[in-house]
Amino acid sequence: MKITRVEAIPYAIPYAKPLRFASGEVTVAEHVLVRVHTNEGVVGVADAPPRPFTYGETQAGVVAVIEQLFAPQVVGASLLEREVIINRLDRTVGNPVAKSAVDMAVWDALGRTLGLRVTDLLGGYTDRMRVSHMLGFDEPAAMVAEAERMRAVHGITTFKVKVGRRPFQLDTAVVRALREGLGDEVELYVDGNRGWSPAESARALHEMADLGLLFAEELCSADDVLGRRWLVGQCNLPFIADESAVTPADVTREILGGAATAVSIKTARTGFTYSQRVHHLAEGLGIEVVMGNQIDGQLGSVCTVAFGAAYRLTSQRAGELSNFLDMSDDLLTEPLEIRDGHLTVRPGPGLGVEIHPDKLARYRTDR
Ligand code: MUC
Ligand code: MG
Repeated sequence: MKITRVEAIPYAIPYAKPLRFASGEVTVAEHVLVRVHTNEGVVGVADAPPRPFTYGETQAGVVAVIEQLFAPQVVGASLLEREVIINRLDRTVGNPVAKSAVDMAVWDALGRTLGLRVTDLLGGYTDRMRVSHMLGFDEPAAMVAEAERMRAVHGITTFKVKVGRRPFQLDTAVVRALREGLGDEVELYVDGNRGWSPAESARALHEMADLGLLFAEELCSADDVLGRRWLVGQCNLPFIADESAVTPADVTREILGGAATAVSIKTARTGFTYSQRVHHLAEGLGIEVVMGNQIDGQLGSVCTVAFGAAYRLTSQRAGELSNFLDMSDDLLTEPLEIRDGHLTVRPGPGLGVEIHPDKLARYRTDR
């Protein structure tokens, strides 16, 4: 079970439908496929989707930090020594996406070696999650039409609406149009990606008070320390910390400091090992958890559902598992399918996926 080699392969797949939100936009999935090889010929895989505008990592940076820093630290370790591996990676404070992909590829390799699914190694609570779809910036009618299509085609009934940065009256009009167009049975919540001030957030929440929202996420920056605490204190919905609370220590600070009352777990930035710690912490703090999406492709979504389905707390709410639908293609041999609003965990050992060699050859950008 010894790790002999770690590969970091950059690839680029255009989005058929780009996603726009307050802190950026994504038109091409410029990700890095990570492969961890062992002395027994097992290969674990995971995906690194860098988010330059959020965490400062870039595709070239992820490749470089894995090749130059992280691969040498994990080669020679056993797949069973995940605490040793994570402690070595953790000497580096930043680079959450690069570290997470290495961590998840190690878990995949371990599952494949043992003939067990990663989701069962983690917790084995259920085999599926309800899916929440993310609606990026557009005109109200177009966002309603997209939600209606997602409900008709995939059975999705939970929607996260991107808000912030543009005049908040446009965003509140979108949410109102969604509620009126889709009816009371759909779940709606909003994510501001830090795009409003605390005062704008309070006004927008006031305007949407009759729309039955489920959550509010990262409406303003957690760096507006007192303003955000003031906002969260008067918000009668769970207020989700996303990019403001990546590590368990961030989550502790933000929740105990009153800057949030719920947390988003994204395996793309906390892998499986740190996502476990955040999950256990959230359970101890008694807060809600949503499995978030870092604009993942299919492999990233497989990781999210493997983790989310592993525990009761992470599988209660719909997980954000559908961004891959907007990509023009993907790397897996067997594409994911959302049916009746649910995504199921893959049956095979590890993460249960295979990378299509022709597709990888077509989309990789390093040769
Ligand atoms: C989200 O929940 O914020 C947008 C930026 C990012 O890092 O993730 C997405 C979705
Ligand atoms: Mg968010």
